[in-house]
Amino acid sequence: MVNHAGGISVITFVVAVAISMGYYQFVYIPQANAKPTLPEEVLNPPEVTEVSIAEGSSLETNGQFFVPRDARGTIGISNKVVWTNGDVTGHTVTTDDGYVDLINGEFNSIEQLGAILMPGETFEFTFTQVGEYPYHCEPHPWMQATVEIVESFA
Ligand SMILES: [Cu+2]
Repeated sequence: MVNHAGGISVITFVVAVAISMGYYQFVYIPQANAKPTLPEEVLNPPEVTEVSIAEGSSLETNGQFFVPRDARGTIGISNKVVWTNGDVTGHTVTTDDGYVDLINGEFNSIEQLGAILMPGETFEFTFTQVGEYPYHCEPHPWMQATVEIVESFA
């Protein structure tokens, strides 16, 4: 009389290990590492919110720096913000609180461009989450402003 029970349980064990390894490698890890899936209109909104850097911003007495100082965009419509440097010196658009967007990385023109935003240049950043994003200019700390991204109620 031959006992097959031992052989069958070894095979069952090997198959179970293979299945759980496959699950871990092909299902669990990709899900754990996946970026959130967001609607196309949030990733590439149809409109932009524009902010200009006023001429003379490098002087604290100028009074006007980022215009408008409180910019507002709507998620899925205008959550991409474009800054245009209308001044004659370089500036930065730098998060006050270290905000990192899950899709687009750190809200920081130095980080994104690898350089100061020079006169006439533009910097764009798409905020994929609703929220308030205070920022400043690194060389000119009196240049302070906020972007607010609000829910769409359309
Ligand atoms: Cu500046």
